Amino acid sequence: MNAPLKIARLDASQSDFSQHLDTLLAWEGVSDKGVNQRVEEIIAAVRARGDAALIEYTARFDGLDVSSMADLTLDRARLELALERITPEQRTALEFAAERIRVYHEHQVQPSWRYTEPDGTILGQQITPLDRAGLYVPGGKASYPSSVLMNAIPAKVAGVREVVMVVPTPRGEINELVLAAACLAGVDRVFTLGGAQAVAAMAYGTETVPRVDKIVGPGNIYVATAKRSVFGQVGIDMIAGPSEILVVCDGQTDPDWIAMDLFSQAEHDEDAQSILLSPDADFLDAVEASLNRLLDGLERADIARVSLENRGALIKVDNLEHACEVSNRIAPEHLELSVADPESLLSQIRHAGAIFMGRYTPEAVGDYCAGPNHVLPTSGTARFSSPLGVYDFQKRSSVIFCSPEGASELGKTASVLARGESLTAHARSAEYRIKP
Ligand code: HSO
Ligand code: ZN
Repeated sequence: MNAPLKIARLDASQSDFSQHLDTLLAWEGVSDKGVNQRVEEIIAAVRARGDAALIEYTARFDGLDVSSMADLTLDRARLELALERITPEQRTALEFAAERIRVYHEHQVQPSWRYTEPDGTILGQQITPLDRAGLYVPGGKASYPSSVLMNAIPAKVAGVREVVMVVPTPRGEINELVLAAACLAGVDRVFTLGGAQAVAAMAYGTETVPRVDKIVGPGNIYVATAKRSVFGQVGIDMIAGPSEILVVCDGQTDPDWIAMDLFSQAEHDEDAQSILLSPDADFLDAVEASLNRLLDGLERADIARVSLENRGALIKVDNLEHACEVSNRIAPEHLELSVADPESLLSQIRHAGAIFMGRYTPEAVGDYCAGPNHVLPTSGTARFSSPLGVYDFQKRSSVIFCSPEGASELGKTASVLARGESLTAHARSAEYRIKP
């Protein structure tokens, strides 16, 4: 029998709750001087020596001795082979998920638009997909085929011409499920590269790796640091923090279900955060008992325990409205409203990456196959940002088309404002088009 789980119990109506909550939520975005310096060196080397640097770093960090970039490149035919190698059950599941993710994201496509003013002047916005996107897929324990679908499908739906993917294969270990997902998502080319060197290659381009316009996807501290460093040269999606779930429950859902929903986030990593809010103190006890009973059955029990003991909490609230207030302060990545009437709470929720409505909507289905994206704003950033979507792979250009009459009218205002800024060329450029 293992030691009982030591999970924080809080009461949101206590005067010191705010302080406790701040401590619970505190998360230092990782930044390390030593790492920064090594990452800068790697980026500089890849910029200076291209493929040769990639081959050296891959030998050093991934234990892969290759003589040319051809050995680190996988084409569509190789991705199709991966699809043959996985089990039929896995293939069906990936295909099913990919299709649902595609359909959902097709709803996000933003059309170009324009309107015409009475004098014939046309104003509008033209939407253009990025030319090329690069997807980073981590190796090791956080190598998720589902994340390949979630990152690559929106890019393809947006109309990105080429999606390239990088994934480290330490000592040549290839994850066939990841390649199969890449195949179904429509990834065009894969390079078996990882770390800061892979990010640098996609940001600046080498003889073999094409320069991309935006880099998306999660990674370890080296990858995150490299992404931050190349931002500006290319676009990036976000620097993701650890994953979190907040469950609001009225006390009427099976406590085992809620316990497992909390575990589903906690098992991701030691820094993940799982919090439950309920007005029913007995229910919090019941969930705590379920957590203790179910923990040992998990493959990743050790990780889940550390996560729950360090960052988890069971919090008593006054009522469900109070729960929504606390939830808005947390601005969680995932929010489960495990209550009888989730619609009545929805309008009170202002900040959340994804909202899972009712007792029958566990985050797990959203992670894999409901359709919406599982790349979501973490660490309270749902206050100002949104799930990864098609819009992240589309750009907007303003379109202005003046009729002669429009130019004449607008020119008068432009002239006045330009002279006020002492910009004479601006003024005269506009004035040339004013009708006498
Ligand atoms: N919950 C993770 C996504 C994921 N879960 C991938 C399972 N595989 C972050 O939203
Ligand atoms: Zn998950």
